[in-house]
Amino acid sequence: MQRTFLMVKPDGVQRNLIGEIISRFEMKGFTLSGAKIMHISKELAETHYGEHKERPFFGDLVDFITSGPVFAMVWEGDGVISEARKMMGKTNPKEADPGTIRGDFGVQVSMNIIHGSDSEESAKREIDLFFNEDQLISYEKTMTKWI
Ligand code: 3AN
Repeated sequence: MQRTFLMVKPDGVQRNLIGEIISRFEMKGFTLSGAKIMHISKELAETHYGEHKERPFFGDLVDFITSGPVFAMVWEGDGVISEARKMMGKTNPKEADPGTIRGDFGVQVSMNIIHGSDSEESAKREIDLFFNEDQLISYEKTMTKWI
Protein backbone atom coordinates (compact mmCIF):
# COMPACT_ATOMS: atom_id res chain seq x y z
CA MET A 1 0.00 0.00 0.00
CA GLN A 2 1.30 3.47 -0.85
CA ARG A 3 2.52 5.77 1.93
CA THR A 4 3.15 9.51 2.05
CA PHE A 5 4.71 11.95 4.50
CA LEU A 6 2.55 14.90 5.56
CA MET A 7 3.44 17.58 8.06
CA VAL A 8 1.40 20.34 9.68
CA LYS A 9 3.82 23.28 9.67
CA PRO A 10 4.36 25.64 12.65
CA ASP A 11 1.60 28.02 11.44
CA GLY A 12 -0.92 25.17 11.27
CA VAL A 13 0.01 23.97 14.77
CA GLN A 14 -0.27 27.50 16.21
CA ARG A 15 -3.64 27.99 14.53
CA ASN A 16 -5.06 24.76 16.01
CA LEU A 17 -5.48 23.08 12.62
CA ILE A 18 -3.99 19.66 13.49
CA GLY A 19 -7.38 18.11 14.19
CA GLU A 20 -9.03 19.61 11.11
CA ILE A 21 -6.23 18.32 8.89
CA ILE A 22 -6.24 14.81 10.38
CA SER A 23 -9.99 14.77 10.01
CA ARG A 24 -9.87 15.58 6.28
CA PHE A 25 -7.52 12.70 5.50
CA GLU A 26 -9.46 10.31 7.73
CA MET A 27 -12.76 11.23 6.13
CA LYS A 28 -11.28 10.85 2.65
CA GLY A 29 -10.56 7.22 3.55
CA PHE A 30 -6.83 7.15 4.23
CA THR A 31 -5.20 5.41 7.19
CA LEU A 32 -2.86 7.03 9.69
CA SER A 33 0.29 4.91 10.08
CA GLY A 34 2.24 7.15 12.44
CA ALA A 35 2.31 10.65 13.89
CA LYS A 36 4.26 12.81 16.30
CA ILE A 37 4.53 16.40 17.44
CA MET A 38 8.14 17.54 17.33
CA HIS A 39 10.63 20.34 16.88
CA ILE A 40 12.70 20.15 13.69
CA SER A 41 16.43 20.80 14.12
CA LYS A 42 18.20 23.11 11.68
CA GLU A 43 20.10 20.09 10.31
CA LEU A 44 16.91 18.12 9.67
CA ALA A 45 15.26 21.16 8.05
CA GLU A 46 18.22 21.69 5.72
CA THR A 47 18.22 18.01 4.74
CA HIS A 48 14.45 17.87 4.28
CA TYR A 49 14.39 20.98 2.08
CA GLY A 50 17.76 20.18 0.41
CA GLU A 51 16.32 20.48 -3.11
CA HIS A 52 15.60 24.19 -2.42
CA LYS A 53 19.13 25.00 -1.21
CA GLU A 54 19.84 27.43 -4.06
CA ARG A 55 16.45 29.19 -3.90
CA PRO A 56 16.40 32.75 -2.46
CA PHE A 57 13.84 31.78 0.20
CA PHE A 58 15.83 28.79 1.54
CA GLY A 59 17.06 30.58 4.69
CA ASP A 60 13.59 31.89 5.53
CA LEU A 61 12.10 28.44 4.88
CA VAL A 62 14.51 26.78 7.32
CA ASP A 63 13.92 29.53 9.92
CA PHE A 64 10.16 29.16 9.58
CA ILE A 65 9.98 25.37 9.77
CA THR A 66 12.20 25.39 12.88
CA SER A 67 10.30 28.27 14.54
CA GLY A 68 7.85 26.09 16.46
CA PRO A 69 6.56 22.53 16.74
CA VAL A 70 5.35 20.66 13.66
CA PHE A 71 3.04 17.65 13.48
CA ALA A 72 4.62 14.93 11.34
CA MET A 73 2.47 12.14 9.92
CA VAL A 74 2.62 9.11 7.67
CA TRP A 75 -0.59 8.26 5.84
CA GLU A 76 -1.33 5.11 3.89
CA GLY A 77 -3.79 4.37 1.10
CA ASP A 78 -4.47 3.87 -2.58
CA GLY A 79 -2.94 6.82 -4.47
CA VAL A 80 -2.37 8.71 -1.22
CA ILE A 81 0.65 10.71 -2.54
CA SER A 82 -1.18 12.47 -5.36
CA GLU A 83 -4.55 12.61 -3.60
CA ALA A 84 -2.99 14.32 -0.59
CA ARG A 85 -1.34 16.87 -2.90
CA LYS A 86 -4.76 17.61 -4.42
CA MET A 87 -6.29 17.99 -0.96
CA MET A 88 -3.47 20.38 0.06
CA GLY A 89 -3.92 22.66 -2.96
CA LYS A 90 -1.37 24.76 -4.80
CA THR A 91 1.83 25.90 -3.05
CA ASN A 92 0.66 29.53 -3.06
CA PRO A 93 -2.53 29.62 -0.95
CA LYS A 94 -3.81 32.57 -2.99
CA GLU A 95 -3.84 30.28 -6.03
CA ALA A 96 -5.16 27.23 -4.17
CA ASP A 97 -8.78 26.34 -4.81
CA PRO A 98 -11.35 26.72 -2.05
CA GLY A 99 -11.99 23.29 -0.59
CA THR A 100 -8.27 22.55 -0.38
CA ILE A 101 -6.39 22.93 2.89
CA ARG A 102 -4.23 25.82 1.66
CA GLY A 103 -7.18 27.38 -0.20
CA ASP A 104 -9.34 27.29 2.91
CA PHE A 105 -6.83 28.29 5.58
CA GLY A 106 -3.82 30.04 4.06
CA VAL A 107 -2.84 33.37 2.55
CA GLN A 108 0.96 33.49 2.34
CA VAL A 109 3.22 31.16 0.34
CA SER A 110 5.75 31.17 3.17
CA MET A 111 3.10 30.01 5.68
CA ASN A 112 1.11 27.48 3.74
CA ILE A 113 0.04 25.23 6.62
CA ILE A 114 1.05 21.80 5.33
CA HIS A 115 3.83 19.91 3.62
CA GLY A 116 3.24 16.76 1.56
CA SER A 117 5.59 14.53 -0.42
CA ASP A 118 5.37 15.11 -4.17
CA SER A 119 6.50 11.69 -5.48
CA GLU A 120 7.10 8.08 -4.39
CA GLU A 121 10.80 8.82 -4.17
CA SER A 122 10.40 11.87 -1.93
CA ALA A 123 7.79 10.08 0.19
CA LYS A 124 10.25 7.29 0.94
CA ARG A 125 13.07 9.74 1.63
CA GLU A 126 10.97 11.95 3.91
CA ILE A 127 9.37 9.05 5.82
CA ASP A 128 12.86 7.66 6.49
CA LEU A 129 14.08 11.11 7.61
CA PHE A 130 11.31 11.61 10.17
CA PHE A 131 10.33 8.13 11.36
CA ASN A 132 11.89 4.83 12.37
CA GLU A 133 10.07 1.84 10.89
CA ASP A 134 9.05 0.70 14.41
CA GLN A 135 7.11 3.97 14.84
CA LEU A 136 4.85 3.09 11.90
CA ILE A 137 2.09 0.50 11.66
CA SER A 138 -0.13 -0.89 8.93
CA TYR A 139 -3.57 -2.20 9.77
CA GLU A 140 -6.84 -3.12 8.13
CA LYS A 141 -9.86 -0.97 8.73
CA THR A 142 -13.08 -2.94 8.57
CA MET A 143 -14.67 0.02 6.77
CA THR A 144 -12.18 -0.19 3.89
CA LYS A 145 -14.54 -2.32 1.79
CA TRP A 146 -16.96 0.62 1.76
CA ILE A 147 -14.46 3.09 0.30
P1 3AN B 1 5.12 22.33 -2.09
O1 3AN B 1 5.21 22.44 -0.58
O2 3AN B 1 3.75 22.71 -2.59
O3 3AN B 1 5.64 21.03 -2.62
P2 3AN B 1 7.65 23.50 -2.95
O4 3AN B 1 8.28 22.17 -2.70
O5 3AN B 1 7.86 24.17 -4.28
O6 3AN B 1 6.08 23.48 -2.66
O7 3AN B 1 8.17 24.53 -1.85
C1 3AN B 1 8.49 24.09 -0.58
C2 3AN B 1 8.11 25.17 0.41
O8 3AN B 1 8.88 26.32 0.16
C3 3AN B 1 6.65 25.60 0.29
N1 3AN B 1 5.76 24.76 1.04
C4 3AN B 1 6.70 27.02 0.77
O9 3AN B 1 6.55 27.07 2.18
C5 3AN B 1 8.09 27.47 0.40
N2 3AN B 1 8.08 28.29 -0.80
C6 3AN B 1 7.90 27.86 -2.08
N3 3AN B 1 7.95 28.89 -2.93
C7 3AN B 1 8.18 30.00 -2.17
C8 3AN B 1 8.35 31.39 -2.45
N4 3AN B 1 8.27 31.85 -3.70
N5 3AN B 1 8.56 32.21 -1.42
C9 3AN B 1 8.63 31.78 -0.15
N6 3AN B 1 8.49 30.47 0.19
C10 3AN B 1 8.27 29.61 -0.81
